[in-house]
Amino acid sequence: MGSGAPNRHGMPKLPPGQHQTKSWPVLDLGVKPNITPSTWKLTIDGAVEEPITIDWATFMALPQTEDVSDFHCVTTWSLMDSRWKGVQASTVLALARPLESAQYAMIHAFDEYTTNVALYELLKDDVLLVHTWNDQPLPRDHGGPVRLITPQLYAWKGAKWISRIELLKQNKLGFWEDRGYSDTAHPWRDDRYS
Ligand SMILES: Nc1nc2c(c(=O)[nH]1)N[C@H]1C(S)=C(S)[C@@H](COP(=O)(O)O)O[C@H]1N2
Ligand SMILES: [Mo]
Repeated sequence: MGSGAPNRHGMPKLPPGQHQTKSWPVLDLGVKPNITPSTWKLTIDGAVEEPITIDWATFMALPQTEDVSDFHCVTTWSLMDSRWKGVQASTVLALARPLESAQYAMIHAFDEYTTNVALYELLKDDVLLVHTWNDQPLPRDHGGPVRLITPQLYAWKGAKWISRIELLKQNKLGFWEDRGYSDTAHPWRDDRYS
């Protein structure tokens, strides 16, 4: 498929102002936490009926999804056609039974990074908590053992080393959102900064 052909959402494969990269750059706050499958845990709490913390075995026993999607960084590179394996964010959220009043989520990571994502975005089919990239365990540099990917939003919404999903009734701003990045972060609207 050429880069001009539409993606599965009917949008141009390459969003405005982006260019394709062959290798996958590493971008983060500089601290790469050393989390392994045996120490990794994920908490889902906040505006939920049943706050829950799951470990690696529980996570891997959830229904697994494979998907191919693109990754768009606000610094203008796009990594195309990654093969991901993981669990849909919606599956993980359902374990805690979000309240009807929950509308937003704050995603927390083991390096203290945070990013806020509207719940309706988090519930999209291709938003995954991934552990495998192109048939290899997700490298630590890229957020292994588990990170979030949000193909429909700029990549800063995809927290590496994800540790906690906090459901919120009212929106709050995450690390970059509080420093001038867009709250909504929609690549096809060139929606980079607030
Ligand atoms: N935990 C954590 N997740 C993070 C970040 C971070 O600093 N810490 N940086 C974000 C930003 S700004 C980008 S562009 C992507 C980069 O992911 P990559 O290093 O795998 O390319 O991760 C996002 N997720
Ligand atoms: Mo970024």
